[in-house]
Amino acid sequence: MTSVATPGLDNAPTTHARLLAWVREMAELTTPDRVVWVDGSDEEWERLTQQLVDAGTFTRLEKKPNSFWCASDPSDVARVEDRTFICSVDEADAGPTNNWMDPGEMKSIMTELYRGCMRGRTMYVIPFCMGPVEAENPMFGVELTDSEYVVVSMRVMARIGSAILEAMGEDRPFVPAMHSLGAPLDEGQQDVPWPCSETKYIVHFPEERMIWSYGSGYGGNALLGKKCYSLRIASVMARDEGWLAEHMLILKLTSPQQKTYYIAAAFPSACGKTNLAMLEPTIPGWKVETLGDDIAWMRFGEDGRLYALNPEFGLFGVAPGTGWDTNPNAMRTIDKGNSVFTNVALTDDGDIWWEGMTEEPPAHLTSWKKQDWTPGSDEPSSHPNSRFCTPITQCPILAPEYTDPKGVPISAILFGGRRKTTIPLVTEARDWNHGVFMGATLSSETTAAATGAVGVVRRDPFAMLPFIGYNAGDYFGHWVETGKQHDATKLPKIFYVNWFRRDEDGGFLWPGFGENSRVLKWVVERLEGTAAAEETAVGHVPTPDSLDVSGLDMTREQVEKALAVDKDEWRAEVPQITEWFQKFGDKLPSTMWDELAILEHRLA
Ligand code: GTP
Ligand code: SPV
Ligand code: MN
Repeated sequence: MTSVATPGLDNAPTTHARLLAWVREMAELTTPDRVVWVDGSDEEWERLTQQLVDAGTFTRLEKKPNSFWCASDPSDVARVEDRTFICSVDEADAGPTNNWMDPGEMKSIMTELYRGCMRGRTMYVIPFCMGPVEAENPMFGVELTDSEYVVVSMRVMARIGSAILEAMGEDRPFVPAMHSLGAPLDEGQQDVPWPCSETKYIVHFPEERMIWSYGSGYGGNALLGKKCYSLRIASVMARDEGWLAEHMLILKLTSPQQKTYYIAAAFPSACGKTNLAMLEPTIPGWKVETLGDDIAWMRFGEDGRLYALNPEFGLFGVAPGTGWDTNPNAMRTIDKGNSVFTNVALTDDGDIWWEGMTEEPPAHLTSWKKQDWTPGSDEPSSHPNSRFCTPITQCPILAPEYTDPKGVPISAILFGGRRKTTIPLVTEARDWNHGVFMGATLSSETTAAATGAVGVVRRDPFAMLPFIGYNAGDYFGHWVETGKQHDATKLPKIFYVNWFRRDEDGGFLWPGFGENSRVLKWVVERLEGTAAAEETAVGHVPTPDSLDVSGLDMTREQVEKALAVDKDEWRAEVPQITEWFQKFGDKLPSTMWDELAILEHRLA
């Protein structure tokens, strides 16, 4: 190969043989100008953020310490589900919900894309750990990337750097996570602020526990510890090892009687996880603390209970709609600085703004497209999938248990989606299998978190449609099996919520946000056996009197509408669910058909 040694390649700060061999192989393929081993230090952060400012990628904010405004290429703004692949050896293992290609074929396509793709750039080696490095089996990964933006963002989102590399020793297993922007630079070629490629591939090799990403610099496409590792690859590990890797927030709820409960909740992208995780209860005496806002890894403890851990270190939250009235704790978290804001608007005095931050927009802004923006402009100032990237440790209501490698024992799991009709505000499953049925049939309107049409109702099982790293039928089976293998009295109770039901005028029936504490209160009272419920065709729904709506500006009729089970609406779901289940053929656990038969029978 090349006769001239690549700087940084031969003086690596590790003796980990497999890692060294892989870095060498990838450097020889992608031919960067140099290789840099990321140490995670403050000096490194200073150097890289300044480099991004000099390149025109970042604008330093005057109004927030150590924080940056960033605008991506307008074509690179969200996860690309149609370019995301599960390359299992056997196509059946990817299942009907994932894109699949033969791993050998994919590797040969991507090897040609990777060849020379880092020319003129630096290859950064980012050792990272998902979850505490003090864990019994720390979950290591190493991302290779040619993007400074990715390095900086990974430092916020995951535990990275020298301490992780050291903990990896010379032979600890890790997930190789290869990333390139796919934008090589020729000698003397001027770089652009947001390099990326029109060709994009987000690829997972589940048997090898390996990730290859190409062409995008944004979010889940590029920060490979997040969706690629902690959900797609981890869900495969979880299937094989008897645990669960889920798209869930984790919160701690304390009642006025000082009793604590841990709750996990799965909602699809941009459907309210970050908001619920940081909720400020409107009902007196109740307290919420945050443990995680996007991903939960759940394993059974020796006591037979299910323990959840947030493997992430930062928040990559939807900016629009985040304001002092909706999510004050997120506002307090970002106000402390040390954050990157991508595709929001820049104020004239060096701060950030987005739709929903304040009621009145500033008179003038620079939009995410770097154009002048005034309140009369036709387009929003910020992209609907614009994000804040902020250390979770800055969250003022972070629960102290966050750092405990053991996790927290979960009492209730909520599933939820964005549905204008049909789905009541809250429904309790009759038992575990009914809860699995709720998860397996979860439906939601699509959002801007992925490219493609917005507002289209689709099945999004367990809020994991784009994140299950194997056959979704097998995944449902894994959930059913999990219920069978463990003591039913210790399993979390399962609920289904919908904050997004509308009235005839198109307005939300339920005020949402902090008021969702009223639903959490009902959930806890159901766990304690103290709240009433009506048994409906679809599960246990609060009686209007059992839901605490005191002080809420809602008529009884509105509350009833939010809770209503309309049999006609549900009958219309049945053929859709049937069609959905048929996709999975033999892989669908028969209990799911049984649950559907029970639903049909109850609706008759
Ligand atoms: P990802 O980070 O993409 O996984 O999203 P998420 O599930 O964390 O969603 P997030 O909490 O960021 O909310 C997404 C959008 O939904 C924001 O614009 C919120 O303002 C809005 N939202 C969140 N909770 C509620 C609610 O209770 N009611 C209403 N009407 N909107 C909500
Ligand atoms: C999501 O889409 O669910 C996110 C954002 O949390 S991303 O990191 O881009 O996946
Ligand atoms: Mn998410």
